[in-house]
Amino acid sequence: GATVNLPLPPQSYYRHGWQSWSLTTWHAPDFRLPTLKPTILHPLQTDPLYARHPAPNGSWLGAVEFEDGAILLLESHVAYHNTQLHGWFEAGSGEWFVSYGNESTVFARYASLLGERLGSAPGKPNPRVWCSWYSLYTGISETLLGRIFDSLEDLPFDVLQVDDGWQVSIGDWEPNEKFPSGMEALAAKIRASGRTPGLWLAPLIVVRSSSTFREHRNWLLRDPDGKLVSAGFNWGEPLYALDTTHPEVLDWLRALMQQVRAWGFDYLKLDFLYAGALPGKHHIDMPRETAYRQGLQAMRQAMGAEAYFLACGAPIFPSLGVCDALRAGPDVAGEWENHRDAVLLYNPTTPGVRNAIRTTLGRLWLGPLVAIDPDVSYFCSQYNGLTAEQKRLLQDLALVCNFKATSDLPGWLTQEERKELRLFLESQPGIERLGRYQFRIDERRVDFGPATTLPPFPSGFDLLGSACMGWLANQGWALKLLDWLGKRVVQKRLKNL
Ligand code: 9PG
Repeated sequence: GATVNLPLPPQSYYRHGWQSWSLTTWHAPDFRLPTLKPTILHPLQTDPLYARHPAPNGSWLGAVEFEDGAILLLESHVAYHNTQLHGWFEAGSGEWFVSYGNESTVFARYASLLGERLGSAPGKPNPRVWCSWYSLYTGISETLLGRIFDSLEDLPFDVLQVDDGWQVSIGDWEPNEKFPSGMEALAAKIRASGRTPGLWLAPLIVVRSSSTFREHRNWLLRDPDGKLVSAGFNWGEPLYALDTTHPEVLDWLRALMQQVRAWGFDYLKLDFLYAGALPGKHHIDMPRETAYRQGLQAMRQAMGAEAYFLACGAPIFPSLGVCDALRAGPDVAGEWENHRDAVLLYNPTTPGVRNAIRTTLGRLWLGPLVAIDPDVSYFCSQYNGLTAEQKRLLQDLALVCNFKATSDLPGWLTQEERKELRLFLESQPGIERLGRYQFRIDERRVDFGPATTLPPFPSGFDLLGSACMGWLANQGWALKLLDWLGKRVVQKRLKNL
């Protein structure tokens, strides 16, 4: 490892989260992020290896800012402690890269160095995406999607992306009974409307109820004791990871990519990718991020260079040079911040606009290497708790990233909102960065700063709520119940469509 003695106590520390959803932000050097709750979700929200590390720390790089505004950046896993930066590499012996100077210059220089080492996206134009997730969730079906696709009429979307809900199961990537005509027909329907078909998959995870889990136990990542490695919990079920060093897994992943390309999907959102880089004992011994990158490269090679590949829930550095776009923050939601998640569980990786803005802003410097996906914007007031200003801020972030997407249903938009959506999709504003959080968007000055602060720690009565919630959120049955309740709310909304 390396230790950098800082000449002065810094003013702030740059924490870089491991994967898309993990917290990335500048914070006070004495700020201690409490261990995220619930622990059952650690594998899918942070690097589980460092989930309980007491000091401020982050993945692949860290930086500190001094009072005069100069920063010092150190490459490696970096922790800050007692006016020192401690850096270490999990595998191999990297060269030590340290850079000092003006913030934007240091990050730009570092990004170009990374580009030389890992490669960068070939710079395809970013498509304007309609994505099914943030209005329909898993309630999609071919009839419902068909009707919605028609209702988009001449709104200028380039890609219509079918999200989670089409598959038989996580691990069994065949269409379920809600898609009786099959995926090829669905892609053809999208293509016939003059747009590019897009599809969501989570190829590196499996659930117990999938036939892939049942039939290929030897494909799953295990710990040194032979126990299955947890990839977290979602859809009311525990998740497991495929071992991407297993040749049969690689073959299966390649075949899967060829299959979805043959169906006609040219835009692929591959999600929950962190599972490929979890710590464990691999079939072939190699560093976990090498194992991941090898799996990712196999999928890229099989889908073809011309496919648009969006990596989501993805460990950041080992995805660079392989994907076209990277989800750079947690999911958005129709609310700014959720008291339960933000304060009681003190978890800044959960769905919400504030969390998404904070972490995405922290990763804008990766822009020269990969398209930065800030997740979808909202225009709709129906079923949405965001204020007009909050919606606008999220749209502005999309303009800054030049990555435009929404899940809004035309049927839920007022005439005025539909107009705003069209204007957003058509606009190509001039963007100038004025500061870490300040931008000029055409003639408007936009300050994202107030959105980036972290919530207060629970105190008083909330301490009790925090202890109860922390316990409850760790119970599989409670998460399953929450999943079921969420589905009911969505089903109700979709009834009238
Ligand atoms: C589909 C969704 C959407 C979304 C993705 C991903 O438990 N979690 O921490 C958690 C985080 C993100 C998440 C799901 C669960 O959403 O980011 O756009 O595709 O999957 O299921």
